Amino acid sequence: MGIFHKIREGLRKTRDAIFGRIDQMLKSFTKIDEELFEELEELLVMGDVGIETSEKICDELRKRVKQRGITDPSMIYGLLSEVITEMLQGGQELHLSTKPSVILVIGVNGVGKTTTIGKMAARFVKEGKRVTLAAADTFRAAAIDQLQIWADRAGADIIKQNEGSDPAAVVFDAISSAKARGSDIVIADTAGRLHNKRHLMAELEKINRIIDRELPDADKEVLLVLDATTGQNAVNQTKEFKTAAGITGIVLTKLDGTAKGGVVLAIREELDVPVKFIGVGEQIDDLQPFEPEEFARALFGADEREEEVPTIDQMAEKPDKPAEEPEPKQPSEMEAIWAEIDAQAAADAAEAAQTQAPEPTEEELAQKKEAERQEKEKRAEARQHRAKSKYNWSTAPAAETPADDDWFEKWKSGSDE
Ligand SMILES: Nc1nc2c(ncn2[C@@H]2O[C@H](COP(=O)(O)OP(=O)(O)O)[C@@H](O)[C@H]2O)c(=O)[nH]1
Ligand SMILES: [Mg+2]
Repeated sequence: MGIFHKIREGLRKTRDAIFGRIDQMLKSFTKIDEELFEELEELLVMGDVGIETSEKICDELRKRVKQRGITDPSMIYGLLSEVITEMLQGGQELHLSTKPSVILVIGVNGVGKTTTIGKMAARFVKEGKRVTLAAADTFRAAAIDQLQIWADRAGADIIKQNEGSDPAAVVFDAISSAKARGSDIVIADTAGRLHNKRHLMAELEKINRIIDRELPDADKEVLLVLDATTGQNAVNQTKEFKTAAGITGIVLTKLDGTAKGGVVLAIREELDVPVKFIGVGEQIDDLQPFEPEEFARALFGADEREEEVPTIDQMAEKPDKPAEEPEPKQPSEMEAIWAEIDAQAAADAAEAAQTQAPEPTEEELAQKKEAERQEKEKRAEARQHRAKSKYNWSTAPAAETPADDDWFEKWKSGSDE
């Protein structure tokens, strides 16, 4: 499977749920008006783009529509793709030119840190680099074993100690070993869950200090791994780690399993941290460097559309066609679209229930209920916010999206376990 095809497949759920809907919605309009922007913003918020970022996108669209004198609603899709591509650009390069250089991988439990390290190692080894993995998640023995399996698969060296040993000492060993063997890159795995948040942040700080002391001039990437399926909660996690660990980039995993891929925009825009890799599956080659243009192309289904999304130059050349043959003006189609989204979700759920024979566990049911609750809340929030803000974008409050994971909340306040 080609790389682009993989990314496109990985983003299918997000594309279908959000950008496909946007396309459809735009087609129902015969002129560009405030109602169109309202509905667009609502769809973006629904797609986990975040309220602040959705507003910003719509503002930018209004500006460009005005500047270029665009009157045809079908042009908005291309404009949207342009704005989003620009938003995603910049900072996605990895800085790993020294020998050795270091990648410290952090993030909460279960987001895909170890898997990502395995995939990254395989990628670097394939490029002819020598890679040393540091098993600095010493919290559980299984974590060390899991990294060992990935090291074997990827053809990387691994430095490990016993469960419970000092993670900073493991990193120290790995750096010494990398220097001795002439490794190009040291990649350190870390624990995602300790006794409390304070412990975890202190541990990451200590590891950072060891790296800076042992390799003061080395290039260092601190990559925060985020699970895209957690949507806005990923934004909250970034805030937490950003202050504590000086992250240089994001790895956004599990995009293949979610329609919440729009969160990539919220992270980029609201937190100003570049996404450097995306995970689109569990296989060894399912980690891809983040390419903003490719990502946007996949998101907008550029290669699947009958017509190419026109480029800006093409748009400038093509005079807007006068609306001589307007389609019968329809009332807002949002209700119909919502109903369709609901119906589709119900159909998906029914299909999933049929194909995954066993009864859902209590936990799964609870998760499903929670997801439904969040979805409702998000919708209500978007509508409420819009009604309140009266399009006074400059004074509109940034809404706090409640975290969708009790455990994370508890973990944040340091009260778990
Ligand atoms: N579908 C999918 N699953 C992933 C991806 N990345 C990681 N996973 C899965 O997420 C689970 C947790 O991963 P792990 O690396 O152990 O997380 P860690 O606790 O952060 O180290 C595993 O079952 C992985 O296979 C991805 O991009 N797509
Ligand atoms: Mg792990």
